[in-house]
Amino acid sequence: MRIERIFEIRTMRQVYKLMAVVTVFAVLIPVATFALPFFHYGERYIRFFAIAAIPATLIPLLITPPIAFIILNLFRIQTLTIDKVDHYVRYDTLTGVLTRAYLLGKTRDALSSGGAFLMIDADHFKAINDTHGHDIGDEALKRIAEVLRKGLTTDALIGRLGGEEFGVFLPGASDTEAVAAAESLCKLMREEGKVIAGKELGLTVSIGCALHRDENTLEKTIKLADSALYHAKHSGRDRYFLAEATDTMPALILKDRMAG
Ligand code: GH3
Ligand code: MG
Ligand code: MG
Repeated sequence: MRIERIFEIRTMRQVYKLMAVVTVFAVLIPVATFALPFFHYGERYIRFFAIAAIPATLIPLLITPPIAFIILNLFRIQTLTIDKVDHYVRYDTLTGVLTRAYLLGKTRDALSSGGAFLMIDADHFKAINDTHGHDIGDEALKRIAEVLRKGLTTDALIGRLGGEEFGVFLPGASDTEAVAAAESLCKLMREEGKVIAGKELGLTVSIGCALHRDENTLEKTIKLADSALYHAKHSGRDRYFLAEATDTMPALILKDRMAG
């Protein structure tokens, strides 16, 4: 646990609450300390205590609230800043899906139960930018992210690997599940990509899938998915391929699965 996380303060309400608690302690501690000799001197001490208790109460009562307010408010600002930075680190600002680094980190955490990695790349995206402008291109990227969210189960890890390339990890998925997911994504994209921001774009995606195997690293699995994507691109786009590396045949075997 990071030290700053011990002092998670987000609202002014929390600041005022903690300020009250700190002030109560700041007053009680000196007052209780001055009261201690009472147990030794008994009744004779009461008059001295009555006098000592006034500054012992007033001084911390005046000093503590402003100091506590400043310090607690600094913690509040720090917590909110860390939240903001965390958000930038985790989520892609344009599409709202995970960033590359966060997707790969979360995928690594989920690898022990196996699964499938899907690499999704927009087809002829440069032409969309060139013809309709960068803003429409951005809308198209948002649409791809929407399709991924809509077409996949909630446990799927969805991220933007960079540019117009997205990555998905399906924890625990078998090859048939990966293929079914890729097939439905291609189909959904074909439907949802027809018209974007009022423009007839006919946007499609190509997908490369690879099943993660225990003996492979995540990098190797991603490389396999990338090779499958390459084949999907070079055999016509708007389709998916599944890469399979087996014990007996570590080379890439491609199942030609036309989406359609
Ligand atoms: P292919 O079907 O082979 O994938 O062709 P492509 O045109 O999609 O591929 P290419 O890699 O040539 O072009 C990718 C384009 O994506 C180029 C780049 O300008 C665009 N791009 C990358 N990031 C963004 C972005 O954040 N917004 C927009 N609008 N365009 C982006
Ligand atoms: Mg592309
Ligand atoms: Mg690309």
